[in-house]
Amino acid sequence: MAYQGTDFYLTDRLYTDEERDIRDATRQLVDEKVLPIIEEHFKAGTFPNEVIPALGEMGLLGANLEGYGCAGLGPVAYGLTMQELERGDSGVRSFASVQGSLCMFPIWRYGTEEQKQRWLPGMATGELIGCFGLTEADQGSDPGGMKTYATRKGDDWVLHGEKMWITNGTVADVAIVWAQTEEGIRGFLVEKGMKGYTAQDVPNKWSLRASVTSELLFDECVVPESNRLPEAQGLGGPLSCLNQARYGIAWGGVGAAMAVYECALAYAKERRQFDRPIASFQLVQNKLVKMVSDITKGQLLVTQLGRLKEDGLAQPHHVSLAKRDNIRMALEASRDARDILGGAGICHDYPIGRHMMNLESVYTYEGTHDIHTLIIGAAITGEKAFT
Ligand code: TGC
Ligand code: FAD
Repeated sequence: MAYQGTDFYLTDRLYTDEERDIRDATRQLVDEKVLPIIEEHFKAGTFPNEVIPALGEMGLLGANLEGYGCAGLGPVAYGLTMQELERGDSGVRSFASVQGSLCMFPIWRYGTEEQKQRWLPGMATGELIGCFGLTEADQGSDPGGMKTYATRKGDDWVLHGEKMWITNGTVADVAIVWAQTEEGIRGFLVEKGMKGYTAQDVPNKWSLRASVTSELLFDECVVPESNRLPEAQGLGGPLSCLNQARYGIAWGGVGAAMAVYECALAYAKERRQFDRPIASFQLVQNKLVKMVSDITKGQLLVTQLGRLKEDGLAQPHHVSLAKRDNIRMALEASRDARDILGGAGICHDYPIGRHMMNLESVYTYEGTHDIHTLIIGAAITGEKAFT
């Protein structure tokens, strides 16, 4: 039987027919094209490139943007697609997040008409790939202190520096690179093959193995002024992109939690110890009940956040609360699910270990759990506690 989702509280009733249809189509894509191959890619440490055309055909890249070949989905429909992609693998959701929220969104929001025409249609189909370079080896949670520098030289800019932990870095046709300038932080479109620009992959990851993670290097890299995002000024530019991506990640956490919960529930009903299914033991039920309660709360959280976004009322600290709590929830669910499977839980035969390892990265990227604590803390107290 096709996967029906985890829906203890009949949350399906909160979605429109169109939202459910898009969710179900993405669910089918994940069942047919991601789940059969993802474990092998995870083991090999490779991204499933064969999925990219299907993501493009279904309109899942830059899905919430209007025009330029993008699907123009509403926030809840978009969120449901992210939920389903992450039910497959965080690496697949990451690919879509980086492409749509971190690369297409800044071009769409801050770019020139020429830049939009050049990049967005090809990125929507997946023929062109993008990455987003904000983090540096020494500037992670505090990107405002970035060292990458761009100096104006006539009609060009000369970039120096490095970016670290960049998803899709070595495969990207275009990198959105944020750099200090004399006027403050600005964003540049650095194209594959530009002189002075190189990228190399980060080796030996045990998390997000089905995702490309890279280091970008800029050594006297000359970028024309026509490749600068003219409307992006200051740190608010890249941070506004993070709001978009963090929103999708909050939905993604629900998907990962659903995957590990459903696996643990099915296993607990089958697995027998002491002549009984382990699902009949109170302590196992306690773990399953905690998981389904947390998933239900996570679903309600992101659905309300999506409705706030529809009405233009979602603030960055609202997004932080959902990213922070849903990824904590998914990580805890994956640990409980692994426990329910006992020794079997450490094997690749089940998706739990893969999700658990992935979620360690998701807990850290797009603002660590603790950075989101501080963002919410500042919003409710009026006191910034970052330093
Ligand atoms: P602060 O002084 O608070 O703010 C600087 C300027 O930015 C504005 N701003 C925002 N604008 C839009 N959205 C937001 N969420 C914003 N937060 C702040 C702010 O109003 C201000 O504007 P202006 O005009 O007054 O200059 O900045 P700060 O230096 O104190 O830093 C604040 C802090 C720590 C919250 C921020 O830097 C932060 O969020 N740090 C975490 C870094 C992070 O999340 N990095 C993610 C990198 S990308 C990634 O991980 C991709 S993973 C792949 C995938 O998505 O799958
Ligand atoms: P640090 O900032 O050094 O944090 C280390 C610890 O210190 C954390 O526990 C943190 O919470 C804590 N800490 C830091 N500051 C404070 C404070 N003020 N108060 C209390 N505690 C604090 N970045 C990109 O730009 N583009 C990408 O595509 C991208 N993809 C990524 C993919 C993966 C797989 C990973 C792992 C990371 C990716 N990142 C990307 C980088 C990611 O955003 C950073 O790793 C993250 O922001 C944290 O930065 P850091 O690793 O330098 O940790």
